[in-house]
Amino acid sequence: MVQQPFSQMVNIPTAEELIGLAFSRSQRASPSIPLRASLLTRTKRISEARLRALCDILCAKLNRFYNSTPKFDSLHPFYKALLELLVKIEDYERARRRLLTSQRIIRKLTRDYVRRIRLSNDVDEVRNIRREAYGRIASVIKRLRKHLKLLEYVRNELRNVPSIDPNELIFVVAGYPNVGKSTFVDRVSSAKPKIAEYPFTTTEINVGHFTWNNVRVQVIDTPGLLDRPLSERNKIERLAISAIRYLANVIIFIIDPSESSGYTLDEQFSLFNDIRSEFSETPILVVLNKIDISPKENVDRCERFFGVSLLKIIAKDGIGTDMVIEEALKMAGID
Ligand SMILES: Nc1nc2c(ncn2[C@@H]2O[C@H](COP(=O)(O)OP(=O)(O)O)[C@@H](O)[C@H]2O)c(=O)[nH]1
Ligand SMILES: [Mg+2]
Repeated sequence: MVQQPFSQMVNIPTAEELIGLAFSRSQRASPSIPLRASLLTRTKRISEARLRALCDILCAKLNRFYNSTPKFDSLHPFYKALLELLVKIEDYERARRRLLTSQRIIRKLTRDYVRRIRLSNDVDEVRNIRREAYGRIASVIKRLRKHLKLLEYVRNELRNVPSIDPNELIFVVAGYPNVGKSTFVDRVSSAKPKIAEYPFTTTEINVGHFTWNNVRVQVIDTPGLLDRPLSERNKIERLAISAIRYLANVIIFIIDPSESSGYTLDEQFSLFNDIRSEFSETPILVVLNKIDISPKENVDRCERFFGVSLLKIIAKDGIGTDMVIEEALKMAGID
């Protein structure tokens, strides 16, 4: 299974936390000093060692942040879309670059101040140089404040979103609440669906998997996403939903003709129209669920509305679900 690009991001501290941590750790550096060394030699050696340690610790940290933060260009279009919703891409890329340039600045400052320490012949002067070096390095980190904050924000929002393997097909299940979406995903998945988060929405989404004639498929159940009219959504939710166009190979739209879910057929047709226009390029497979308790006239109304014969299933008993999968695979271009 391919790693979701944001799941591996390391925790990014605030500038103050980073300074505190690196400074206290660098104080542990203790160089070996000849026993009879003068106070001046001792001060110079310790100052140099701690300054170098500070530099190494900070650069190692910044490098880890950099390496664990995915480059925008390398992302799958779905993740690109989510990231664009969260932050300005130029800000994100600038934050990443600053992690590198700050390391260069810290190394240069360290070299310069180590040189000055070595040239000094006065204990107080050495202490002043060291203090100045610490101040300069701390302000390099302080200037990273908003960049670190932005990267940590991205990490928090995106580290639990679903992982998408670009080599797998993705079916996204849509339909009003209680029409049987989770039941369907549960039925067709070979293992218990995993829970993932979707940013900008309050609910979690279920990601199921199965393999059909060697084709690996992810089925995604999206409570809170494709289960009510888009007109009820705020702007950010709409954008978040529209990112699904990069995700779904096929949308499986489930209708409950029994209306036991609490939504009338008209409401369900209208949600379908909504999704049809939002995802104009994604094939949508309409499925009638709860056939065991649906009156025939309602089933007939559905078929009249769509003008075709529709797949009829009883998701709770797994009846007809295989046909749904076969049909969805055909729509995805796989026979
Ligand atoms: N009679 C009947 N009930 C079903 C069927 N499929 C699901 N249900 C029931 O419908 C209710 C809602 O199902 P759920 O999968 O949670 O719907 P979701 O909100 O769309 O995910 C549950 O009580 C299910 O047991 C079906 O084929 N027939
Ligand atoms: Mg559900």
